Amino acid sequence: MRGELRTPGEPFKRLFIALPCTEQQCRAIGKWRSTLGITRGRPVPAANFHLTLMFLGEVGVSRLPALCDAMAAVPRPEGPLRLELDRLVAWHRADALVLEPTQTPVALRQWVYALQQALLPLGVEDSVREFRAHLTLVRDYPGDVPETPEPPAFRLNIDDFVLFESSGGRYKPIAQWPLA
Ligand code: 3AM
Repeated sequence: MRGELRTPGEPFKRLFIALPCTEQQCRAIGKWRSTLGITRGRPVPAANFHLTLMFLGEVGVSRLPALCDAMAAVPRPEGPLRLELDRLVAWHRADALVLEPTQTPVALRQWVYALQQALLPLGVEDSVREFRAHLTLVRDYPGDVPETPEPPAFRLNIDDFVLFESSGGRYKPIAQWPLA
């Protein structure tokens, strides 16, 4: 049976699960983005760059321990996860300009699927979406892909994953787990 993520009146947090970027990676990607001369849309602050695995939405604080237990119980891929963000893509339906890897590691896809399955009984709606690895550079981006003076080639070695709270445009880590 499906659980409820939140009971009416209960305090809640708006949560998502993501792969974090290091400060150095954020700086490098932000610097590269500034070479694109983008004048439209809302740039994501470089300090907020991340790769969302699942958006959980509003979760009642009483559900947090069960949620963290369920996430932690899913076998994780062995770290570091290697990803190369090498494609700049405009997502027209989501109005977002994103960086994507041409190759998403199979271990990452399988793990996200397992996380989705594990969180479905808790009432996580995003569990039914197909995962597409990406890092959002600009939101509300209306156009096509801009010219890239330098093609993107950001190699990420990811050692852990994070449960983030999204609040007032800021992302706060709530819990963090190392990859296996
Ligand atoms: O990493 P990205 O930018 O793709 O778009 C939001 C962001 O994903 C997404 O959750 C991440 C952290 O904010 N998000 C926000 N609201 C959402 C919603 N209602 C959502 N994803 C799905 N449904």
